[in-house]
Amino acid sequence: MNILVINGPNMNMLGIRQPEIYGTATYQDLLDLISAEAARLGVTVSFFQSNHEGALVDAIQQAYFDKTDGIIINPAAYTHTSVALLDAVKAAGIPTVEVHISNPDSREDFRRVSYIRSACTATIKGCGFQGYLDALHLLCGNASE
Ligand code: CA2
Repeated sequence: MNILVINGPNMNMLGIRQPEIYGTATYQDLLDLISAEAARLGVTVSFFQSNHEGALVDAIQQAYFDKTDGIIINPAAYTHTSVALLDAVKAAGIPTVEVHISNPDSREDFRRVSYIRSACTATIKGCGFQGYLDALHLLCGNASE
């Protein structure tokens, strides 16, 4: 099984600013955590991060051509604005789990909207980095682990 983890704009800045919202761990810490869990599960995992909407669309389309089994995506700010990412997930037809480190519903009103949510099999929010591991388990069919 192969899973692609996609992170949107500013996710590479984790641990640098706003630790009260996103914690002190870095983007590299996140990749290391997911990689360790993927190895434990025997899953191949790859990562993509971009600050550019079109590059994120390209990555989702490439996942289709690569026959990727599942996508974990934190579209970051594009969650709240991007019909293009919604359409890309619909077009790819790959089981996709939306993850947010914080709970956007308990923040500013504009963060309550998620365009991509309707194309995703699940949304996990407010669980910190653990949300990515929960998403991995969901896609692997062992959500209880
Ligand atoms: O809680 C999440 O995972 C978010 O997707 C993170 C996004 C935010 O726009 C979403 O509403 C919720 C922000 C990405 C990271 O932004 C940073 C800002 C300052 C310092 C470090 C990261």
